Amino acid sequence: MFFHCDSFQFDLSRPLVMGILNVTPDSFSDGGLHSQRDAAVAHAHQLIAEGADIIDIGGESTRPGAAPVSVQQELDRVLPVIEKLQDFPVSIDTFKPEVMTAAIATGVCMVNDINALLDADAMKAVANSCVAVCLMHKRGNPQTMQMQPEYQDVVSEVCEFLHARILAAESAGIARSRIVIDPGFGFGKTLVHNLALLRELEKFKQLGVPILAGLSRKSMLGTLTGQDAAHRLSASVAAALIAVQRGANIVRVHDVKATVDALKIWNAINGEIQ
Ligand code: 7PM
Repeated sequence: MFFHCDSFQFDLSRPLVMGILNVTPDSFSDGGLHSQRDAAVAHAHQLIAEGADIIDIGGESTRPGAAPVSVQQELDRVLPVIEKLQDFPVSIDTFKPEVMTAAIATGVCMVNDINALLDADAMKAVANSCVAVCLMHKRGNPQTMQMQPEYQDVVSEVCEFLHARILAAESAGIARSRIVIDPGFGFGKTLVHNLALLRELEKFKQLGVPILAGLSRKSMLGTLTGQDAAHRLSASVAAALIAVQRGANIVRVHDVKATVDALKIWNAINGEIQ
């Protein structure tokens, strides 16, 4: 299976690692826009050296309860970093159509939209380009999504939603080979829901497009281990490997080096080394 991201083409015979690059004032300690930008670019280069296949750049925190950021602020944060990563596959993590359009013009090869292109302008921004898109499921918004989420059957409901979004994207002119889906771990789901989605991740294979899984440092791992976000490396690597074993083609992670090492073992038993 091949996955088309603008001028990049990924062979999905092995899992890909997407490194998370948050360009928000809280991610790189010291003030000033310039030093923040330089620190973000340096961090991106580190993730690339560690073996990331794609870098996912985000300028707005999707943390529950986080303050919203204006289009201009988000552009000021992400565009200078995208400019510096020209020859590497970069994804833009945004739900704002204006940010998608500007990021595509600046050279990203993928849009990571936690709203699954439900906004008509977001759909147009991607359809008018050759970039790939990640369609993610979420319930509610970051302010409300952790209040009592309820599902009859979380796996079927998320699967049906993503199926509908694939069809909508295809009708808008986005080829299937440019689409990946993501069950959206932690976005309006309880621990029980998240575990069911991970346990049954293979069911999403029937949708016929690659699967992306984002479990890195998430609170479900904190609940299971009792560790705060800074101490969830082992749990994150375990979760990424389980996701890959159950069909994930791309894992979105903070800790690229540890994940790449874990996946080397997976790749070896899957025929990469005879
Ligand atoms: C606070 C809470 C900060 C949650 C950050 C987060 C995903 C994503 C995020 C995901 C895709 C995080 C999340 N998670 N995009 N963006 N899939 N496609 O842990 O699971 O990074 S934000």
